Amino acid sequence: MGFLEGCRTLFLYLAAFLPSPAPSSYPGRDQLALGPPSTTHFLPYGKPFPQFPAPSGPDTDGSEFLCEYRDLGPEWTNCSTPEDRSCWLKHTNGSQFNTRTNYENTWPPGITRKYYLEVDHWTINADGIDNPDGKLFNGTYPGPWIKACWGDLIEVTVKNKLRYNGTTVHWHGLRMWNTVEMDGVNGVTQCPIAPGENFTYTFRATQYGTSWYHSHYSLQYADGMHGPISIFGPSSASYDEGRNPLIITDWSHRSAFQDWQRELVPKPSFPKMNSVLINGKGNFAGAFPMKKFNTTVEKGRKYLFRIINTSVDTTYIFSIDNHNFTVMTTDFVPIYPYNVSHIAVGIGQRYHIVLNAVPIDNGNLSPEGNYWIRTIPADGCKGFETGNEPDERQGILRYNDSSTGTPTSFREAFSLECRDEEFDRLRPVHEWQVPETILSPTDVARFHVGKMPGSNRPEHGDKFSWWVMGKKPLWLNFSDPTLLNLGNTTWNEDYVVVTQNGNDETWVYMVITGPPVVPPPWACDGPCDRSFVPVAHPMHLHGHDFALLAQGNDTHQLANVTLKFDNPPRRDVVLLPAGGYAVVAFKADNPGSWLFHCHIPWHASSGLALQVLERQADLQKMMTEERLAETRRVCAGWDKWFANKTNHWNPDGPFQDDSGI
Ligand SMILES: *[C@@H]1O[C@H](CO)[C@@H](O)[C@H](O)[C@H]1NC(C)=O
Ligand SMILES: *[C@@H]1O[C@H](CO)[C@@H](O)[C@H](O)[C@H]1NC(C)=O
Ligand SMILES: *[C@@H]1O[C@H](CO)[C@@H](O)[C@H](O)[C@H]1NC(C)=O
Ligand SMILES: *[C@@H]1O[C@H](CO)[C@@H](O)[C@H](O)[C@H]1NC(C)=O
Ligand SMILES: *[C@@H]1O[C@H](CO)[C@@H](O)[C@H](O)[C@H]1NC(C)=O
Ligand SMILES: *[C@@H]1O[C@H](CO)[C@@H](O)[C@H](O)[C@H]1NC(C)=O
Ligand SMILES: *[C@@H]1O[C@H](CO)[C@@H](O)[C@H](O)[C@H]1NC(C)=O
Ligand SMILES: *[C@@H]1O[C@H](CO)[C@@H](O)[C@H](O)[C@H]1NC(C)=O
Ligand SMILES: *[C@@H]1O[C@H](CO)[C@@H](O)[C@H](O)[C@H]1NC(C)=O
Ligand SMILES: *[C@@H]1O[C@H](CO)[C@@H](O)[C@H](O)[C@H]1NC(C)=O
Ligand SMILES: *[C@@H]1O[C@H](CO)[C@@H](O)[C@H](O)[C@H]1NC(C)=O
Ligand SMILES: *[C@@H]1O[C@H](CO)[C@@H](O)[C@H](O)[C@H]1NC(C)=O
Ligand SMILES: [Cu+2]
Repeated sequence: MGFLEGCRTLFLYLAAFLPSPAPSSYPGRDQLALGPPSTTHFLPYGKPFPQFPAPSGPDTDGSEFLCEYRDLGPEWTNCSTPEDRSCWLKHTNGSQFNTRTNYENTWPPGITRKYYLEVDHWTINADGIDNPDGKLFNGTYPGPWIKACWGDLIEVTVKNKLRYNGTTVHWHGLRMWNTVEMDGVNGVTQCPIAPGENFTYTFRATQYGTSWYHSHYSLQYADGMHGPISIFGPSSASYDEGRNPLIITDWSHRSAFQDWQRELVPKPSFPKMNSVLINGKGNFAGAFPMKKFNTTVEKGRKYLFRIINTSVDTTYIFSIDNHNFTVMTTDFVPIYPYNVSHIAVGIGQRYHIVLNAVPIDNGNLSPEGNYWIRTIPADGCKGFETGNEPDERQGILRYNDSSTGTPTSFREAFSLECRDEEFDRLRPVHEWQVPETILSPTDVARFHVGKMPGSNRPEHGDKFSWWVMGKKPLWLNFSDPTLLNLGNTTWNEDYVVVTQNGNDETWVYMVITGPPVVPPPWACDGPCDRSFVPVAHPMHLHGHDFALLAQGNDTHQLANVTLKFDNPPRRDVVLLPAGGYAVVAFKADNPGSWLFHCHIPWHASSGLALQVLERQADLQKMMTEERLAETRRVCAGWDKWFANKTNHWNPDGPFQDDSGI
């Protein structure tokens, strides 16, 4: 293979392979994701409807969380049992809502759930050391658990009480079908919510599983603004009871906004995280023995655990000494279950696992009957300072008859390589057959991940290198979201808009290549405008699950890669290995402008993002002035607040010093 061919394989491209028929008439949101609240349909009938406690509901406060389907008649009943959790609702005629249901267009008609969240400043002590510049939802770290049942309409009013920052909230992995204005990305789908102002996010839970919500305002989520969200529904492996989400995160004692300043210099001292936390609790360098996360199980029962990685910088390997577990969900996608002893969880990724509470006797059983739950930063994708390695023993699994002491269990040896779960193991239950295509560099937009030497922002007057995947590093204007520019035919290059037309049947294929460990001489085509740094990037697409057609750690293999079209893995975050590639595909069935970005906040802030502007004409039709009224109100509030320099953290310096996301 010559250098030129290699070079061509580096192209990240978007291409529609099916012809575009005339635009379909576009259903408004009333007919689609956002139906009218179901209560208005139900009340006149007054007949019984399915109402039952969510089988995997909260475990801590003993309360039950009721799922209600008021629009379904008494012929429908709940059918999730400990022996078979794949069924959710069944009709007397045999019809079911279950894990095989095509949730892209079918879900049970749920009820409306209203939540209210306040964002404010707090001092956070998560690991023995104060972080004085924390920012939290409702004063808790992580934020309150938002819960709903499959098919519910969720309404969350967010009130900003911060002094110096706007805010927005993104509902990670929720498809936001036909509701892009609720995606919570400032500069793309809305203006920031100004201090004193509020915005209500309204969206349909068309998927089920576990995820997280987080601020998308610059580096804000790293200062504490994230929390779990679960949509109760069926699952592809069975369990007796569910446990509350396990949120694994890395943590720093300084505000990410301050750390960012250390990056904006010619020779950055990269921000380093201080601790690992489970559910907001940790122990800095072992110096502050605090309560560890612990959970008690009964021998012989099966437990659903939900693992979410909300890290800033770190991919973890999760394991429990002497226990294997069954993996059954990747992000929001139910998969055929498989058994493992450990699992790699990248930033933003989520897994549902089932733990069979029977310790494996490998000659190393713990005499006390309690076991370490470990979260080990993976080699080669961690952001910790050497010499400050956090304790990997982050939690304790206890049996109801075990001692309450400290476990003495050992972990089996396994590889700590920085990688995703094995490609071939992730087989979705609801299958996608992706139309076959060959990777060809014709008719393509070209992108690959690297650093742009020199300053992107002359106002910084420095030599800071910016991360980039499109033509330029992303840089958004908070006051001017893409959604309020839908009449545009040309775009500000800083917005890195990649347009994609077509219809519901159009497939979009993208090839993303990572920075090779050893930069090959053909690393760029034409003017070499980017350099390479050997790190892995967790890449997240908004508004879609994507099929992962191929993934590998050596870009050279791309020349010869075999793509998987028959039921490929599917999710919303993929780890792009250092020096490797990922080939993804999704259906253009959700008009909107959807961010595709690295989920490491430092990289996103430095521009490693683009937006896929999907079906602009259909989108423009959908976004009536009536629907945009709230978006415009929030922008007016922001403009007013912003115009008053007294409100700025630093009234004399530039207000914005990163991409904005
Ligand atoms: C359905 O929910 C009802 C009400 O909580 C419960 O009594 C029943 O056991 C559930 N049915 C199944 C099949 O789980
Ligand atoms: C069962 O009844 C439901 C509700 O009326 C209907 O939508 C569905 O098509 C029926 N299924 C079968 C197999 O008849
Ligand atoms: C957040 O706090 C407000 C005010 O205390 C309260 O009304 C609201 O219910 C809380 N939200 C959640 C989701 O707990
Ligand atoms: C956000 O607030 C922090 C202080 O917590 C401040 O340092 C930063 O400049 C603010 N940034 C923006 C863009 O509002
Ligand atoms: C949200 O903002 C609107 C407009 O400023 C105001 O009328 C409403 O009372 C606010 N709601 C809350 C919960 O603060
Ligand atoms: C286990 O967790 C509970 C709270 O869930 C806490 O009260 C208790 O102290 C913890 N035990 C240990 C040994 O850390
Ligand atoms: C979370 O994601 C980061 C970044 O990909 C990774 O380094 C870390 O190991 C992940 N944590 C877990 C528990 O997998
Ligand atoms: C546990 O999982 C590992 C692979 O991760 C496998 O080698 C081992 O056989 C499993 N053990 C049991 C008892 O299932
Ligand atoms: C929209 O087009 C106008 C006119 O060409 C341009 O000034 C503006 O920057 C564009 N907006 C965006 C977000 O690119
Ligand atoms: C790349 O992946 C292969 C196969 O999984 C593995 O053997 C190799 O060690 C990996 N190389 C690097 C640099 O991680
Ligand atoms: C591509 O595959 C062919 C056939 O398997 C092999 O001969 C060739 O060396 C491969 N090329 C590269 C660059 O790996
Ligand atoms: C600007 O903001 C400050 C602090 O919020 C406030 O005291 C002042 O009245 C505002 N000025 C104007 C002209 O609105
Ligand atoms: Cu995101």
